[in-house]
Amino acid sequence: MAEEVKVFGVWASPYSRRVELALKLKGVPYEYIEEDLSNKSPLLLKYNPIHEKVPVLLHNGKPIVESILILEYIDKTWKGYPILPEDPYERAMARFWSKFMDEKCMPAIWEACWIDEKEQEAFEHLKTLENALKGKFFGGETIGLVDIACNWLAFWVGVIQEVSEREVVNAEKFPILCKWIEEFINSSPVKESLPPRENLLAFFRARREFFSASVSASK
Ligand SMILES: N[C@@H](CCC(=O)N[C@@H](CS)C(=O)NCC(=O)O)C(=O)O
Repeated sequence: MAEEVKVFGVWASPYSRRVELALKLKGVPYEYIEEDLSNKSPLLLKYNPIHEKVPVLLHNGKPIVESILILEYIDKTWKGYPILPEDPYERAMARFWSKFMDEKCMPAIWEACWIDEKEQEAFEHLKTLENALKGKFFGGETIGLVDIACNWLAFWVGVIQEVSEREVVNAEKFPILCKWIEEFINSSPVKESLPPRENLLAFFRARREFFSASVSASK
């Protein structure tokens, strides 16, 4: 019997793009269902009743939520391309850096893209991350969990910076990280799993005032 693999996502979401990228790396066919977050579908609310967020991976009727946990599930379920390292210490470190991206880097970089106050904090987190990059990718010679978790930094940040007219990440401040960004976004299947740049630019342009005001208000 054919497997049921569905991804509930949003085209501009780095989190749902992570899941799509992992499925593409594994060569797993899936059905993609675009959600409207202003009018969430009954299925999204049923499958992710606690957070009510995308992405949701539905595998043979079982929902899995939270992008990093979904990546780990995908890695365990489908063999072939390894996303997490086998070695227990390396696995723990990969989990550590992806958590660092979500919990420390993303909030600080996002805020630094709109206001000055967070720039130093974002700089320090980015330097720490840059120092953790030892090979071509965080995963070594191939794309792994941390690279996938850093997709927002690789692609979305450049678009946000263009809209907010601030430069938190550039090659002068972060030469190694920027080299990684080039390698990552130009590799296959990453290229095919990113949203169209023009559409993303229009998305952030349309919300520029809102994002800028909401970040300032939270300070
Ligand atoms: N920690 C979650 C974050 C997912 C998330 O924030 N998704 C956003 C879209 S980018 C969402 O669904 N937001 C809907 C809402 O907050 O109501 C993950 O890694 O999957």
